[in-house]
Amino acid sequence: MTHKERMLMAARGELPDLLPYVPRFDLWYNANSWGNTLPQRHRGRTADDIARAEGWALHKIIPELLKVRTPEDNVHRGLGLYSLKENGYRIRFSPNVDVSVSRAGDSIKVEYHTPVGTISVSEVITDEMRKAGASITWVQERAIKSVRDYRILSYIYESIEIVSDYERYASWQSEVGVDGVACMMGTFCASPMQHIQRDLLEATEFFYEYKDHQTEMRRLAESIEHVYDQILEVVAASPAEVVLWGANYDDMITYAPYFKSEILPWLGKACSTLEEKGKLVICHCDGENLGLMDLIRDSGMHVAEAVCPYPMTKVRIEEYYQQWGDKLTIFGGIPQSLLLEETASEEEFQAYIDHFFKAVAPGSRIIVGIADTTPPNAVFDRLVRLGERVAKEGRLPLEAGGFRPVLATQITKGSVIATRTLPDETFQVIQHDVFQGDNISIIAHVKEMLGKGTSAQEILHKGMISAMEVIGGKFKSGEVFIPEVLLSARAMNKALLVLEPYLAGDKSEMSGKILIGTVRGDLHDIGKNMVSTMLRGVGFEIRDIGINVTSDAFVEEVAEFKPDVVGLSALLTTTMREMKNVIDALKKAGLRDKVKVIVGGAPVNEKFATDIGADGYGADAGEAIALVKRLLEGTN
Ligand code: B1M
Repeated sequence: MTHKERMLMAARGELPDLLPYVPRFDLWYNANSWGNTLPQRHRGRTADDIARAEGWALHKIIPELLKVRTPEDNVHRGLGLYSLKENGYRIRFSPNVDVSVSRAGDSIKVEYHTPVGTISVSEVITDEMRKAGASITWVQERAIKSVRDYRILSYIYESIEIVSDYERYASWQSEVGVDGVACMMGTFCASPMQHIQRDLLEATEFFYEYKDHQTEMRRLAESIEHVYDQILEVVAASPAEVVLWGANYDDMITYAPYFKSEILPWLGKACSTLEEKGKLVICHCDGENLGLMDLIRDSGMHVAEAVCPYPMTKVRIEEYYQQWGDKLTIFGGIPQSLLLEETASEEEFQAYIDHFFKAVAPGSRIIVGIADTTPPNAVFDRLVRLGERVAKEGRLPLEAGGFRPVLATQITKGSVIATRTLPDETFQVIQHDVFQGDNISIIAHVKEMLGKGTSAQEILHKGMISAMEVIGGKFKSGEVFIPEVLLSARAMNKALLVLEPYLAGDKSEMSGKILIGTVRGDLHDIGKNMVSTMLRGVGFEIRDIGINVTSDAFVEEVAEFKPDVVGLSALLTTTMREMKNVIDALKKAGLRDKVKVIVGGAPVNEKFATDIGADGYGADAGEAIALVKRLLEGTN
């Protein structure tokens, strides 16, 4: 049986001879070929050569965004559209849209001039990013910067024609041959609204806009639908067997009610249209799926790719298999942290694989893969041994052995906290504004209370902070979702501007300067933004220095801003160790004893924080606030 046959059988829910093994290792390959550190036997080989030499299937699900045949193929990344070999289509603009591209050093700026206005976007890829294995550029300047941009973007999307380009796709498909499945890329987003969220707006900004400019946003989504309908038609008529439709679902970013109303209808439509044409649909489900388990299972997708279980996320592999295994194929299952010496010992790695074989017995609807990809500093030999074990022990059906599934109750979200009552009626109006995230009314209400002689301190503490604490608690217990928290924090920020002059005399109320940033090599900022927004919301003075911040830059900013606390965020296993470099640099500059350092981000934990000499770790934004308060009060 060929790799391709095996993968397609698993994707259809049939039982192939052996578990398909399809490791993704683009990041590892890019970084190590850039640094000339590929294993001796693989020097000079392409990634595909390596996979073939090792006997693995080729991972051809996520398109190669940087390996393009012409510069036009990926130039419209800022609009979230591509004309790649994997697409099977090209984008064409009407003559009314004049596209100008300027390249300077590592950056590309693209401008779309239309009769109704101009949209500009820019992206960057530096040598440092390449060294770290980056497979995509970073969009620096997003398309939507003001409310007038919605109309211009509508004009642009309505002017787009999707033209089939099956020939180029077919030639790539034949290059892949029977060594893998050449997945056609429909879209990275499952729906037009997810397209606006993921590709056109900065992540935090999206949630504000979603509340403030719903009408404009919906109108733009309709214009994007014009493009999505064409893509669906072209992809449905293509020679592809498998289509990628949607990526990066995550129960915080695409939280359940949002997923249900804004993603599911389109995802369902795409899946049924493509299924009618005999195609299978894959979604890149690399996020935290706990809150989306039922929705994903019933969405109509055939394969959930990049499924990343515990210990990197909250859902265990056996729970995935129990809940999804009869309906959709799980592609992934090996969290990348298992390939790293620093996060998994050899025994832990072997124990996980033992467990994996038992947890996915009898082995139908499983494609073994690394979620989401192999990190640059992975122990390559573990990929090899995993392949050997799959070849040896992955004959289907697998025997369940002594494995006993965990109870479903063990994975329900944390128990819902009792809503704290906020007894002081005088402040209920303000509290209500914070709960509602009403950044307009809160200003009037705060002014009214000040006018009646209520003290700014009381308004801040009894009105705003007490309400924000309730929101924080509800977020932690899963009762409210990210947008509510961000909107409440924004209302707090606005009200604070009104209170500030009254609080200024009392330094104790505004004390606490926090410098925060995502460390070098890491471009994730959604969590960091949330933490800074919430800290600002409860009255701290925040300087957010963004993403990819070097230790030197942290030192310079500390010397200049003189914060009480420095907050470091990292989402990658490979960048979390950069946190120690920041601490060391602060020591070297003689600044370490002048500040407290706190760390956070998905791969970080308490032990790591202690090991690197940080003063504390916050698992989420609420904990970060509590931690900062404790540190500043000297009670930590
Ligand atoms: Co990336 N990504 N990503 N990604 N991405 C993860 C993190 C990953 C876990 C996915 C996976 O493998 N399943 C994986 C990292 C694996 C690892 O090393 N441990 C990963 C990878 C591999 C990558 C790339 C390498 C992919 C590639 O190129 N092939 C690439 C790296 C780019 C780079 O940084 N150099 C990449 C790129 C991207 C996108 C650009 C597509 C996008 C980022 C968009 C953005 O940030 N503007 C993205 C996304 C969205 C994710 C997932 C799906 C979601 C992350 C997120 O925003 N969560 C993520 C999957 C996952 O986390 N399971 C994944 C919501 C957010 C609110 O939570 O950030 O955890 P979080 O923040 C929380 C807490 O952690 C905490 O509070 C927040 C609120 O509760 N917290 C702090 C955070 N910072 C804190 C600081 C504190 C205290 C608390 O004190 C200072």
